[in-house]
Amino acid sequence: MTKQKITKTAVVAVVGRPNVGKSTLANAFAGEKIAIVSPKPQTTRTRIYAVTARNGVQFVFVDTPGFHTPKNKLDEYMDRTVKSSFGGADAVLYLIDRDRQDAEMEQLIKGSNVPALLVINKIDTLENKAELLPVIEKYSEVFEQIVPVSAKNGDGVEELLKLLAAFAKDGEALFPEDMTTDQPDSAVVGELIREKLLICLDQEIPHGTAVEITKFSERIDTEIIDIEATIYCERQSHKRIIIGKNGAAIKRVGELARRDIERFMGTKVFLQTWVKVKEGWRDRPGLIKEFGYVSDD
Ligand SMILES: Nc1nc2c(ncn2[C@@H]2O[C@H](COP(=O)(O)OP(=O)(O)O)[C@@H](O)[C@H]2O)c(=O)[nH]1
Ligand SMILES: [Mg+2]
Repeated sequence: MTKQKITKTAVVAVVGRPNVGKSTLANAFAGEKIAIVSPKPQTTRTRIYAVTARNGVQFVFVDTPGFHTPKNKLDEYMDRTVKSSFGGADAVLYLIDRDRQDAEMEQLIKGSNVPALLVINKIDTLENKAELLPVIEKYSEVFEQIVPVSAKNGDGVEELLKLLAAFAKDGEALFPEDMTTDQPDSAVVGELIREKLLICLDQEIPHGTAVEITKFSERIDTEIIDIEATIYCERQSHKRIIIGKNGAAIKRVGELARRDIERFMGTKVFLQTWVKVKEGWRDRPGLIKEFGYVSDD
């Protein structure tokens, strides 16, 4: 396939309540898993770019943490990240999960002068497309364009890209054309481990974890990549649960993560993990920063 030279770019912020599928949509745009996904709120902590191109237009999607009321300093950081994602965007996608509304977010969108499209996600879960009609009717006064999609199976995603091309501005590519995200490989790998913690552990525990990649190196003679990761948690009791009986829990997390990491890196991976306690790190600005949650505004 010959690639068309990039002559236009569109920066598109993706916003909405936790769990509506913003990160799943970012992955659909990128064409691979660059943003982690889970049924739990507050899965996404940082701003992540998903990059793709069609017909000479490079799209840069800004995936954001969900919009929610901050409970600690990490939350405050996440909240700032959402609000600042509007700045510099050519368009905003306001994602909803069928019928759930968010009055605060709608105010924010109305108050900004960036064009906004309403995207209704998870249409694969509808029994009948007609169920969408009342939702579309309700929103048609606020949004000129309403696009139903399934981020999970890709329905409607190409149509959405076509609509977004109208907001592109003349300019050279913002990212190298083979890039699908601005995140370094080690950052994606750390996130994939955190995703498995979210999936395997109950309620509050995974929300208090952070993952630091301490080794990421390719062996010289083979294609194998050696990765060492430290999982930080907030309490000694959490550490015991994360490790599990005879290390069973951490082993499962490691195995699930390794599979995803191998798919992402395209090579065999050796993954070693450690668990350490950093009491109350989510309220300690120094540690928040150390774990990579750094504001860019
Ligand atoms: N059925 C269905 N589930 C989806 C779709 N998009 C996302 N999900 C699920 O919704 C949950 C939240 O997704 P995520 O992308 O993490 O949401 P975010 O918090 O807005 O980033 C996950 O369990 C996803 O698998 C979709 O199009 N269809
Ligand atoms: Mg997310």
